[in-house]
Amino acid sequence: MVGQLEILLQQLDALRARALAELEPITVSSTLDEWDTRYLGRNRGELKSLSSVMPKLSKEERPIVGQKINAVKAELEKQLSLKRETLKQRELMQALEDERIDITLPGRTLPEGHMHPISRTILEVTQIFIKMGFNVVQGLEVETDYYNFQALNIPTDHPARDMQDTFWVNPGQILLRTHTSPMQVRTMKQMQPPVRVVVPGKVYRNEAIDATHEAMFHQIEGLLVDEYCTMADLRGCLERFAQELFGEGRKVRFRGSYFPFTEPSAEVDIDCPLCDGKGCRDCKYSGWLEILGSGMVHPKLLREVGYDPEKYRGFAFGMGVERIAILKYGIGEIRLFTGNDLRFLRQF
Ligand code: FA5
Repeated sequence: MVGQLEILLQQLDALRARALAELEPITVSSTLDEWDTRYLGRNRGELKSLSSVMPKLSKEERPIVGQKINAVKAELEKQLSLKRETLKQRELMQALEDERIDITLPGRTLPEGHMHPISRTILEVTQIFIKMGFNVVQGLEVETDYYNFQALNIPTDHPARDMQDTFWVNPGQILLRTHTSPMQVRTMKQMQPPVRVVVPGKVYRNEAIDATHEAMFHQIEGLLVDEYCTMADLRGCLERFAQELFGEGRKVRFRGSYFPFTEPSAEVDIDCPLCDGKGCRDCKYSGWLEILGSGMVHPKLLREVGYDPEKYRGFAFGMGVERIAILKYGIGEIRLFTGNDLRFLRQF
């Protein structure tokens, strides 16, 4: 019996030595788990198998073997947990090394943004008028028939409506504004003279599209109302504007025209900046280019908003932003503005 006990104790020592020898070279957590199951596993672990002889031992032998088993188990568990900790640390260091960020690498440069030529033109134009004392205000793109037409002296069935073929939201009542002029009436209704505003924004017309016409385009409206205000002031103001935008020495020409909301009305031309007024393909060899419509605010509008037409007078003008940008930057085709071609947009 003594011989058997010794064999058992030797087997336990051998198990311990083998287990520790196998543990030593393990470098991966998954292999460590396999080792754990093989030696310390609750069901089929080798230590558990050796413990199964316990019931066959004598009363005196059991505590000796029991202690030995516990001692071997305790040591294996301790070594396992040390190994686990070492592997965890090593794997963490490896992950840190693998995912290391090289902070000395130069950053990726983001492409620089460009202002759209229309936004840029609006900014340039409004800056000029701000310097002359105008305020910039925003209007509504969805308007009522009243502000877009009626209050501007364009009653239903007036032929002037045919010049601005309209996108109706609710026929006869709500529409996409066809020009920025509704803001003349809205602004005057909101404030007392002196009034000095410019209104940039989108406008919409149900028109045939060609090289110079779009269904959606931009306008900038200008309105000044004061006690002393004449056509000469309008001319001086627009001359200053044309020279600031297109260069000193630019000449301005007024041509009689008709708008129901201004009286008298005038189309305003500048001498062609592309050929210096000599005549070229762009100005159709006339030496002049039309840039906007304008006139003295019609007394009917002043009355409509409750201003006294005997006391106050005003001038108004409205320009197409695309047209101004085409002239200023020598752009051949209005569709380029909405074409989203980066080769075009990057030039601005
Ligand atoms: C008007 O819209 C008037 N409200 C301007 C005005 C304001 C006159 C204040 C008097 C006092 P007109 O329809 O001419 O006028 O348009 C003004 C400018 O908008 C034109 O000179 C042109 O540059 C531009 N424009 C008109 N239709 C188009 C279009 N389909 N596409 C691009 N630009 C356009």
